[in-house]
Amino acid sequence: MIKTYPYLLDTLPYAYDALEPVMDKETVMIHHDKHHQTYVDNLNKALAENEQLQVKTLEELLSSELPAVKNNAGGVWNHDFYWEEMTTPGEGHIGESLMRELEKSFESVEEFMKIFEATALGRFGSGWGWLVQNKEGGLEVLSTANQDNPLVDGFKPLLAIDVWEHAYYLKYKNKRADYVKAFWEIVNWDKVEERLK
Ligand code: MN3
Repeated sequence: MIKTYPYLLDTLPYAYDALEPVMDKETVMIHHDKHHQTYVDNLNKALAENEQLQVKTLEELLSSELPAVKNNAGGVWNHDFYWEEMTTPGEGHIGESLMRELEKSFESVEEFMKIFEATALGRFGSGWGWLVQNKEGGLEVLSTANQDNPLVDGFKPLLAIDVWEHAYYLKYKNKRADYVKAFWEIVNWDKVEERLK
């Protein structure tokens, strides 16, 4: 979906408590209604007096040279992407074609998950862990700092995990590893596969 200025916060595709008990209702409310909303508001503020940037798409703004634009555009895009790829615990199953692609690039789904978890854990400070498709069609795992987005480097994002503390601190406290492991239970794999196509 192409988004342009002025940006609006999308409503969640499920109820605030739909991801319980993996992701608690309070975390989802604060994360969506406060943090995500703030990226939307700050992006609009940063664009309010810049007519040339108002006509750009959200994707184009991800590589802006203005930090306030780039960071807040990333905040909007990344969170849209994150909310969209989650579902009620236990609802998600990896379909056959995605499974084949994961096995092709990582040997096995287990190996992919191990690498993804280690990468999300290894991101120092705030940022994101990603499953992406490279230009050759292979799948890769990488992480980005802050609200940076792999699209800027030519990758196609397929799955993202927010590892900013605001994404997990209320429930998991300092235990990022527990959050990352639990995250698998709420991934909507159909959505991931749809992104791959
Ligand atoms: Mn966040």
